[in-house]
This record gives sequence, structure tokens and C-alpha cells, in this order.
Amino acid sequence: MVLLSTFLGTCLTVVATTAAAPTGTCAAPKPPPYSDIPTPGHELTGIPMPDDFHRFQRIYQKNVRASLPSGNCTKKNIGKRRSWDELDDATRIDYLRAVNCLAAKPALTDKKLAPGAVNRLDDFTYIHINQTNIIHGSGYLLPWHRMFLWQFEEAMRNECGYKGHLPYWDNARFSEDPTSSAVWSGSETGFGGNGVDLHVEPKTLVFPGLTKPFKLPMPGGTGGGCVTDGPFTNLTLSLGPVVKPFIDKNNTYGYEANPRCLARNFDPASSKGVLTWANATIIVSSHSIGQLRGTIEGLWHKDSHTYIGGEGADPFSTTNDPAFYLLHAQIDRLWAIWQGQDLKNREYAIDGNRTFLGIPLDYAPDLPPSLATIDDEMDMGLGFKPKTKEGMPMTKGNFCFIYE
Ligand SMILES: [Cu+2]
Repeated sequence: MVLLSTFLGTCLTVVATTAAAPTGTCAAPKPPPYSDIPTPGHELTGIPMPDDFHRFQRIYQKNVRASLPSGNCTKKNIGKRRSWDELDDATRIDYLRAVNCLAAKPALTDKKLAPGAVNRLDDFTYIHINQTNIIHGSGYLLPWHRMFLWQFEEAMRNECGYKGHLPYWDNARFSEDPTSSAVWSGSETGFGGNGVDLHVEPKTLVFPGLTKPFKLPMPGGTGGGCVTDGPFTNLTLSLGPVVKPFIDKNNTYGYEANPRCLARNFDPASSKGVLTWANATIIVSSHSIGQLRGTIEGLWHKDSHTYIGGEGADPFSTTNDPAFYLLHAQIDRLWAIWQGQDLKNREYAIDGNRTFLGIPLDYAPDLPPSLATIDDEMDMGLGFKPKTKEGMPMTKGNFCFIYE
């Protein structure tokens, strides 16, 4: 309550917490925050959304709605992507069921490309591994992952009968105590909690595939072992891991079968004081796409992976943790809110190189760094190669969604 008053002020607190018309000096009340209207039965938890962020979110929602209808996307059929913490239990259970359903369906990826790909989740992990040095630290980060999330959402719906939309992990609400989010519940309505504590030491891992070695420091964390609660205790992973203390010549990209449990290694220091509303607000108030890319990478992207740790912290095979899709929906949401401040100038704004930090790749060592364009092709796997610009709008082409 202290935080609520600090962030929202007394006047809005009254409006937000009661349905009654405001009285006294609060003559011109703001409407109740749209995204602070909880699903019946689910009171919002965590740190409330501050006014500043809320203003950006409202402008985004208003502008996206005003742009409708757009092709087949209308105010009526637009998909509402909501925070996991605000979903009802039935939707949560159905979502988790559909993830396990994809895990039970055979992989479609050519065995010659990824001998270890077993199930449909592995198809997503294979292409994410395969593209990692192109789609991170580059101009493709945001459009590639937007398209990737959509592919996953479609597979959940079309192949496993999921009826809802892609939820996001609203980590700013839980930056001080991430495990208080319903995402990490060990019941049938969450993704399960931390892995067993193996007292892992901090280490330095190395990216394969780049002409200049890139070293990734990994904190010790508080887990490291298998997740022992929730719906994924029987999930068997196969591809990865890829980043190791050395480049593994025998299985460089983790494409060979390596059956193992889902492991997590929560690192509270990557969340506390980092994945905060303050940083989320800095991100959405970026003045240019260049600045946005810097703030999203520097203040959010890496740390949200590092917080989860274990499988989720491997930049290549991170998709092995089903929570990946919620983590990236949150990144996508921050980009969407930024785009939505000025759709005309920001929808197709791109910045960045064509490879990870512009470092030439092993297979093209002499290619100098160059800038990504919206007409470049993206490789989404299974032969799907859309242009980058197809991964950028929110209500055109394949996409019709809004973050609430
Ligand atoms: Cu990624």
C-alpha cells in the first residue's frame, strides 16, 4: 500500500481501488488503469504499475485501437495478450496442457539438421539455436522474436487446441521477489519453481560460431538442478546446452540428443533493482529505435534470462524452458508500447547490425559488419522465411494482438 500511494498518489488510489465516483479535491479523476482491472477471482499482486508507465501503456493501447480495422484485424477479434498473473486458472491450465501437448508431438525438423530434435518444442529450439548469432545483439532481435512468438502461439492453438492468447511475464511487478509471481508457482497453474540448489559456482561461458570469442559471465545462482514441482517435472529436454566454458567440438551447437530434465537457477540479483518499473519506463520512453535497442538489451533482455538461469540462461537453447515464451512476450510488449507511441514513425523502425554485435560469423569470416534492413529475410525454420518487415507491425499480416 505504501508503494501504491507513492506511485499513484492518493487521488488515483481512491479511483483505482473503488468503483465509486471520486470525491473531495479529486475533481478530474483519471479513469481506472486499464491493465489494473484484475480478472475476477484474481486480485493483482506485486508492485503496482506507476503512473508514468501507465501513461505510455494507455497511449499505446489507444493508438493501436484507433488504427483498427486493419485488414482482417478488428476491435472485435484482436487477440488480448495478458499477464500470466491476471489469467484465470482454467486458461493457465489449458496453456500448460498445450505446452506439454507440443512436447508429445514428433519434431518436424530434418534429422540431418538436428539429430537430437525429438518433439515440436525442439523444432522451436533448433531454429532459435541455429539463428542465435544473427537474431541477438542485432537489428533482427525484436522482429524475429515477434514472429517466433506468433509461430509458437499458432502451434499451441492449431496443433494443441489452446484457446487463449500468448501471456506475458510481467516481471516488473515482481522485481523484488520474482517467486511471488504466479508464473513460478509449483501448482498445476504455474511453470514450477527454482531448480534444486546445487551450489553452482559462477563461471564464464563462450559463444560458438563467432570469429571473435564472446564470453558470457554466468552468476552462481540459487538452484541449478532439476525443477521438482509444477507441470514440467516430466519434460525431457534434448537439444543444447550450447554455451559452455569451452567450445565443444563434438556437439558445437547442441544438435545431438542430450536427454535431461528442465533445470533452473534463479538469480535474484538479476531481478532486484534491475527488472523494475523504473527501467521498464526508461525503455518505453526511449527517443529512437537505437536508444530502445540499447535500453531493452541493457536493462531487460539479458537479465530476465539470467534471472531464470539454467536452461533459460543459455542464449542459444533458452527456449528449452517453456517460460521463455512469457519472458519474450514481455520484451515484445515493451517494444509494442514504444512503437505504439507513434505508429507512423516507429512501426517499421530498425537499428542494428546483421550479426551478434556485428561480429563476423565463423562461416563468413570476411564479411564486414553491415546494417539490418526491413527487407532482409529472416529464417524462422521449417522453410518459413518472411521479410523482417513482416515481423514488425502488431495488427497487419499474420499479427492481430494487443497487450493489456
Ligand atoms: Cu532469442
